[in-house]
Amino acid sequence: MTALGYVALSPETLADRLGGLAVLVEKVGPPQDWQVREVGDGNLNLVFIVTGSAGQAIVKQALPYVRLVGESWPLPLKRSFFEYNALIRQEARDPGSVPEVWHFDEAQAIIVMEFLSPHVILRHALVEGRRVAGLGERLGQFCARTLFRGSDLSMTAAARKADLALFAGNVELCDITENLVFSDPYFEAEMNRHTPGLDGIVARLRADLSLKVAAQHLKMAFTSRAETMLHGDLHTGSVMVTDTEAKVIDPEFATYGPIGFDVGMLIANFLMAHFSQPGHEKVPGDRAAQQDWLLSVVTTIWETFAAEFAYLWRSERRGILYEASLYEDQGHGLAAEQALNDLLGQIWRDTLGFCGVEMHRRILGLAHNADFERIADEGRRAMCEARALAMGRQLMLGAGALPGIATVTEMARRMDKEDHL
Ligand code: SR1
Ligand code: MG
Repeated sequence: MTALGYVALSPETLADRLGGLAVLVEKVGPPQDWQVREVGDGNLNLVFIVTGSAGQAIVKQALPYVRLVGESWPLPLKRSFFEYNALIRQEARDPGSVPEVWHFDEAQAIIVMEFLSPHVILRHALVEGRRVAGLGERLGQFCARTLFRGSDLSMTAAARKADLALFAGNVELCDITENLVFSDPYFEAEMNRHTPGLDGIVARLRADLSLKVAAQHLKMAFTSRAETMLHGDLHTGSVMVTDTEAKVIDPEFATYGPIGFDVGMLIANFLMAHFSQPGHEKVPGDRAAQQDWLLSVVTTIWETFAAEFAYLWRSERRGILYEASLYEDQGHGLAAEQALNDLLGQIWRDTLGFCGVEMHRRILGLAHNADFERIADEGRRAMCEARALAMGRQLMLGAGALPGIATVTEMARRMDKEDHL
């Protein structure tokens, strides 16, 4: 028990502890019938599925430490507060994009929410070679709507500044990102690990001083450019899907940061899924079509994001920046279009850089991903990971010179044919 009376739930105690919660009884049925399973497979939290006679619910509870590492790495419970606040904003900014939140208990760090069924974690679906109709469109829309509507382009000055202050409290989770994403991959940090066959390319990357500088420029953008409310951890493990639907979960890393951060992290995870596919082949070439599809999702995410962002710029730009009173109302609509193009250009360059660091940290740092980890043959895994590392480097160093998303997917196809070990 902590000073505030926090106690971690267990499948055995959950019905006793939460059986009096009216909304849970309404959604799930009387507590004497509840069946409770702990299913959390993320790095940080407890996640319970509660099944009763009337339905199901998710009960998510933060632990006071990093689950992946153990009690030696304490982590504040308040991340649950930031997750709750991000979820309700994402729902308002892109209705239907996240699970319905039914209850929040700040002291116990518990969020009770809709159980998404028959959804599965997108990353697992991609490892299995499954596809999701409309995925790139949905995720591109989510990024555009949440990132535009959480920014100074849309919000009133008072609301935006209040949210900036609120999410500035998410210090420890930002600290994880600042270290694990932007710094640790570029030196022999204590918690790093990588597939043994990568030793050569890892040594070359860590000796690459331009890369080290690029990573710190990106870190500075993350820490100092508070452009919008980010999801903060938008990878394929933070998306749940059916064959035709996608919902975004887990925004506990929410903070104000650069618009390109979420988009870049998301695209990085699809590129890593792409590079991992040969490692999951049962017959040579049987994942080629899946690789093509994953690159088509990358293209669609960016194109949908840019189109939706432009649509919102033209139809909802009512915040404190680039006011219509300065442009359209003066007959200077063309200048507003110029400003939009400039801004999308900046977001594009940021996206590529953040995409690159995310690809590096998932292979070189503490938190790896199942796309590569589930490749049992270490030699094959290293071959796949090396391509992702090489592409991450090119994205970080070439972000200013890559003209469009087609150059990114062409680069991935080129890397598929190369040996970077
Ligand atoms: C110690 S937490 C490691 C990673 O898990 C989370 O999902 C974030 O991606 C974080 O960087
Ligand atoms: Mg998570």
